[in-house]
Amino acid sequence: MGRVTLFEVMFGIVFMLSTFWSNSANATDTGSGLAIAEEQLGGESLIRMGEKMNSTLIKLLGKSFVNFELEINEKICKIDPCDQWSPWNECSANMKNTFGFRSRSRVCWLEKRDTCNRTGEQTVENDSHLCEGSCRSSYTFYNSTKSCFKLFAETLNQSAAAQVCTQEGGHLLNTDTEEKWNASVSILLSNNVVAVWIDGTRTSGSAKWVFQNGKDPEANGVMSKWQSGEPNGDSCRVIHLSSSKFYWYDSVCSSGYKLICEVK
Ligand SMILES: *[C@@H]1O[C@H](CO)[C@@H](O)[C@H](O)[C@H]1NC(C)=O
Ligand SMILES: *[C@@H]1O[C@H](CO)[C@@H](O)[C@H](O)[C@H]1NC(C)=O
Ligand SMILES: *[C@@H]1O[C@H](CO)[C@@H](O)[C@H](O)[C@H]1NC(C)=O
Ligand SMILES: *[C@@H]1O[C@H](CO)[C@@H](O)[C@H](O)[C@H]1NC(C)=O
Ligand SMILES: *[C@@H]1O[C@H](CO)[C@@H](O)[C@H](O)[C@H]1NC(C)=O
Ligand SMILES: *[C@@H]1O[C@H](CO)[C@@H](O)[C@H](O)[C@H]1NC(C)=O
Ligand SMILES: [Ca+2]
Repeated sequence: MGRVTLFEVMFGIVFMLSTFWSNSANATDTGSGLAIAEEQLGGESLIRMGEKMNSTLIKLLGKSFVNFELEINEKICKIDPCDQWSPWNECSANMKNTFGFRSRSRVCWLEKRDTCNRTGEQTVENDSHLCEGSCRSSYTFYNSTKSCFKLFAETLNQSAAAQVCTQEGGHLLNTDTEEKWNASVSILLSNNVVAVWIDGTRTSGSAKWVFQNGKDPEANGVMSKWQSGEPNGDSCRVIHLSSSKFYWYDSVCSSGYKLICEVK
């Protein structure tokens, strides 16, 4: 077949279809023409139509459509012989205003000969980029303190509570700024919790308070939150509700309280 213009091809199709439909309209079996017309007009259906109409041109067009479809599929497979990317994993940085990396991966098939088949030798491609940290999942970011907090609802003694936070890569919340005090109060209120361990221990009722992280709150300018009569000789610090207000108390370290961790 010599070169034909797009116009000739379109004209050919329209002409063939119109003769086909007018013929089949006159024929007793009018269903067959409509059956084809309703199908998606792919290469295979053109070939079938060409066979029905005994038309070499339509069969030829159908054949070239089929080849075109195969070629396009193969091209797409060659351009992208890979599965979808996995979702991005969590950013390696777990605080706001810090940066880390996050990555994703996908499986690609090396066999170029038949990449659409997606069998045979495969490789894992990795992709990563810089990301700004946010709190790790289940922690809440407090903009006022630029830190991430989590309330743990299990009841533990002070050393076990401190250990939970250490395992999280953080420490018991130290209320060493007014902002962190406020954040603690709002966590307790919103979770309907009356008492938690916070950072602060001492070896005896007369020893200096020691903090795992940060400063002594009062030395850092935080207004005293001690309940009147407290501290009264115990060695571990809690926040406790009393008459609908929260206060610092010292408590017996082996007692059981919930806890708030702060992640650096
Ligand atoms: C199809 O057309 C060819 C010539 O154009 C003819 O020889 C043949 O008998 C036709 N076949 C049918 C099934 O009509
Ligand atoms: C894919 O290729 C493999 C190996 O070449 C072959 O065994 C398998 O039948 C092919 N699968 C399909 C769906 O073509
Ligand atoms: C991508 O990462 C996976 C898992 O860490 C590793 O097995 C694979 O070799 C890496 N691929 C490349 C191309 O570096
Ligand atoms: C977060 O705090 C900074 C100041 O520390 C402030 O400029 C910013 O507007 C705050 N963002 C939100 C969303 O409150
Ligand atoms: C802490 O909360 C109190 C009471 O809601 C408020 O008056 C105070 O301004 C807050 N302080 C800071 C530093 O956010
Ligand atoms: C704290 O609890 C842990 C775990 O239940 C226990 O092993 C440990 O002895 C307790 N420590 C104190 C000081 O009560
Ligand atoms: Ca006390």
